[in-house]
Amino acid sequence: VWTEERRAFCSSFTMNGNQKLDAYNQEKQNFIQHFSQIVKVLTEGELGHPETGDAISRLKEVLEYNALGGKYNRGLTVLLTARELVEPSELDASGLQRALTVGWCVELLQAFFLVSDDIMDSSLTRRGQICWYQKPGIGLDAINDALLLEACIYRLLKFYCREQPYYLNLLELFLQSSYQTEIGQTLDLITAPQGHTDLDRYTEKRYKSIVKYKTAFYSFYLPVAAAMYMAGIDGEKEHANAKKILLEMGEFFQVQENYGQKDPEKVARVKALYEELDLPAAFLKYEEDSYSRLLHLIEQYAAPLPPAIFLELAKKIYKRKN
Ligand code: DMA
Ligand code: MG
Ligand code: MG
Ligand code: MG
Repeated sequence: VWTEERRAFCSSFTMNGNQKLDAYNQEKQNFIQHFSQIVKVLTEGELGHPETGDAISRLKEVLEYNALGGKYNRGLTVLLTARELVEPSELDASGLQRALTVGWCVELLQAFFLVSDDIMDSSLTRRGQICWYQKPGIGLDAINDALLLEACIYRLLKFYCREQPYYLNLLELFLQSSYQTEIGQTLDLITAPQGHTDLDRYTEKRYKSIVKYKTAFYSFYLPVAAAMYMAGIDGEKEHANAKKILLEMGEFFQVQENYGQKDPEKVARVKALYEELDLPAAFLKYEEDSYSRLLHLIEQYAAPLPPAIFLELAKKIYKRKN
């Protein structure tokens, strides 16, 4: 996998470890700080409204409980990619606000899916806290809260981007990513219904389709594609090329699942599988094959985007030590 040529290809386009960490942490701080503005825009003028005020304070609570507490990788990817694609002199304060906002729209899309997914999966915890629908007094009202989270995406896009030439592209991108994810969730639900997992239907091929649709589109293609549109890159070919690379990355990301994570429940599940399948060897081989395919795709399809966009994302997920 790691020919000298490839090593050189990668390191010539990416920053060294410390530079990257500083820039990343700085960007993450900016991103998190922008959340209060998001909440303000979404509730302003309506908190205290005689008719809708109480609903808006519920919305504020829903946003704070469900949009915070993750790693923000998807939202940050919009910001980092926009910085790569737009000349610093052209990314003025309002352009930056829009990139931060579109990043938060990706996080809200994720929150919408997670609140719904936890109900469908009967899950108990999410991001280290009780699932929203499991909170006393919430229950299936969480379905409406999930729908509110989705509606917030389009309210924000309208508020911040209505006048931009890429507005329609962003709307279509968010709608299409939602549809792809919902198709993925459908495949997942019908392939492995709770309590009736039929292992004959759960083939490797089916698994890959589920992962591609329910995770890879919205987690990998959506944030990069959003930044591309914002930078004026709207060609079909450019998007098809980026999608090829990002869907490969998305598949790998999902295959990692429980592997290499420290949550005790995940550790126990992986240990049981280890014994059965000699998993470390099988996983290492899969990782190497996937990484090799990915580098090949980047070499072939990154242009005209800077390869760093993809290489930095790849570095975050391949050989993750945590
Ligand atoms: C979550 O999928 C799916 C979406 C679209 C957010 P999952 O149920 O396989 O994952 P988790 O273990 O995070 O609930
Ligand atoms: Mg789930
Ligand atoms: Mg699920
Ligand atoms: Mg997950």
